[in-house]
Amino acid sequence: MFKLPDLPYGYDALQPTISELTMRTHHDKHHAAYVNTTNQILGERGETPSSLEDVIRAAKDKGEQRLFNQSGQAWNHAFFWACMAPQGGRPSGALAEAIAQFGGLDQLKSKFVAEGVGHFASGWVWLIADRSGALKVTSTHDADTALVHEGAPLLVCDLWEHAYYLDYKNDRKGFLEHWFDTVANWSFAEQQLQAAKGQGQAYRYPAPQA
Ligand code: MN3
Repeated sequence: MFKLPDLPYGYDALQPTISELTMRTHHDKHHAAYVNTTNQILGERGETPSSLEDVIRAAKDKGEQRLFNQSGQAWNHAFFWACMAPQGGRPSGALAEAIAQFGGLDQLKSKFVAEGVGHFASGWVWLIADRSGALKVTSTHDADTALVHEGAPLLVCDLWEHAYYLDYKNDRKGFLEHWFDTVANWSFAEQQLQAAKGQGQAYRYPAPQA
C-alpha cells in the first residue's frame, strides 16, 4: 500500500521559516494520518490500485468524498514537501520567462499571498500552468487538489492552520510572505513547468508497495 514519503530534507531544514516542531507534527501526524486512512479505506475494499493519482481521480469521478479527501490530502502534502527547499533559490529559464507575464516575481508574490490570505478557511494556494504554458494563481478548498482540475500544478502552499499556527499564530499573511521569499522551491516548479510542456516527468506520488 501507499507509504508516507520521507521529507526530502531534515525536519529542521526549513527553519526559521517553518519550525522543526511544525514539520514533525505536520509530516509525522497530519500527513501520516491521511496516508494511513487512505490505505485503510482501500484495504477494507480489497483494492490494490497502481497509483495514488488513479485513486484520487476515481474517487472524484464516483463522488466518494471520504476517499477523495484522504487520498487528496496524502497527495497534496507529498507535493507540498517537494515544493519547498532549504534554499528555495530564484526562478530561472522558462519559468522566469513565464513569471514575467505577471510583471515579475514581486507581482507574482503579491498575487499568491493575496489569494492565500483571501481564501476562506482551509485549503491550498497553487501556482499552475495552463495548456499554453501561461501561469495562474488559484486556490482549492479543504482536500481538493489541482491534480483534478485544469492545468498543471507547479507549486503549492498549505493554508490549513496546522501548517503555520505554531509558528505564526493567526498571521497567515506573514507565513505566506516568508514562505514565498525563502523556501519556495523554484527549480522544482520549473521541472513541473517543463513536464507540462512534455519535457520530463511531472511529480508523481511514490508507487504503492505490496
Ligand atoms: Mn497540511
